[in-house]
Amino acid sequence: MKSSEKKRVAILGSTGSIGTQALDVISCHPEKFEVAVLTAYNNVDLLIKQAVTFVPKAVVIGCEDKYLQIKEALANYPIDVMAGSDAIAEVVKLNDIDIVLTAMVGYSGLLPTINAIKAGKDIALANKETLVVAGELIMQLASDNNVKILPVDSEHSAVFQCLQGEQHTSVEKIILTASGGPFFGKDAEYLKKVTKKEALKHPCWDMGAKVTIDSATLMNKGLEVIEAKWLFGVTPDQIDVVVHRQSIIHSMVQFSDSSIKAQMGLPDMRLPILYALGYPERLSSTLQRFDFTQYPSLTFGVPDTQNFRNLALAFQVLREGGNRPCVLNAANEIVVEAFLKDKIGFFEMSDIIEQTLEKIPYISAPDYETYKQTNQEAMNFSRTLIKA
Ligand code: MN3
Repeated sequence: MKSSEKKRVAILGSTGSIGTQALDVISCHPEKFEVAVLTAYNNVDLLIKQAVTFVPKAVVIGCEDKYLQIKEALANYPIDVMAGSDAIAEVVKLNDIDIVLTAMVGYSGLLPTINAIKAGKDIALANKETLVVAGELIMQLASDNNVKILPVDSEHSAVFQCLQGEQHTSVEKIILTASGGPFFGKDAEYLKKVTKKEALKHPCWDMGAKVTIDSATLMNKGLEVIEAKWLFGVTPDQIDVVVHRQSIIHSMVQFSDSSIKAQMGLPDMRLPILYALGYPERLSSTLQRFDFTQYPSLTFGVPDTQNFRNLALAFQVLREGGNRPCVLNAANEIVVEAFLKDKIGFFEMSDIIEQTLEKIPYISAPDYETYKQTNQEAMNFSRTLIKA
């Protein structure tokens, strides 16, 4: 692609929090980007609206029951309409795509991401579960196919920005910041009784339900630790997590000469999206500027891994390797869903993940089929631990 041409973007998960913000970013830079593909799982009304506005080459609705509705609504547009998860996994191979933004939730992001990499598309990675489940496989494929994996998660975008112009050998430590979520500082007595309603109120970021619950349990930070290991090629010991309630420093890198670089700004996901889509260019934006005088104190603290065991579990599975992070992720998807349906409490989420980790056999060096099987087994087992 020549620099004078527009980047053609496929957005997987276009109706979610990241997807809609990505379309906002793209609308602000019509000279730089065009929308090639939009996919959504269920929200057919919004997908139709987006398709009418951006007129992509193709749209895919994951839920096949909605096919006729969208097909009819877009009958007068030059847009290919498809349905089903197989179609989502296939559409990323289209010639008219330069970069794929993976913004769907959970394990479902894995196969489309693998296919996109194999087809030589750069990846703007917002689906952290992809690297959590299959980091080794994904990074190897990316290197074999000479594609870039550009982080969209704000912490990883921060690290990625700090690393520009630096040598990998001079990286001593990656310091991920954590907001601490809505239950920061709460004790076990309090946490026992929290409900999904309280968990869904995040202090700094406005996100989807899955990632918001993950933030409340610190699993989100755990998944990000695993994501960081694969993205930046460091060991678990080279990753620190520090609680930073204001979410102004998005993460840091410490170098071998003791220098630390931090990437800062008001919390707004449109910045990491813009950076990933625009990379290696830094495009201008009208996003609100940070004013230091409005924030006289930025605070830092140690995460509580006693009450928020998920973070400790994530470090544990990362050290163990193999299919262990995949088990952790699968069990987590099940418990978050159950918590959102008021079927289990806060601590039961970690309990069930731990029991699933004990149950599912360890497999080293898994391939795609092994991940698929592990994911299924771990989901099935953790479901049996949830009361009906
Ligand atoms: Mn994040």
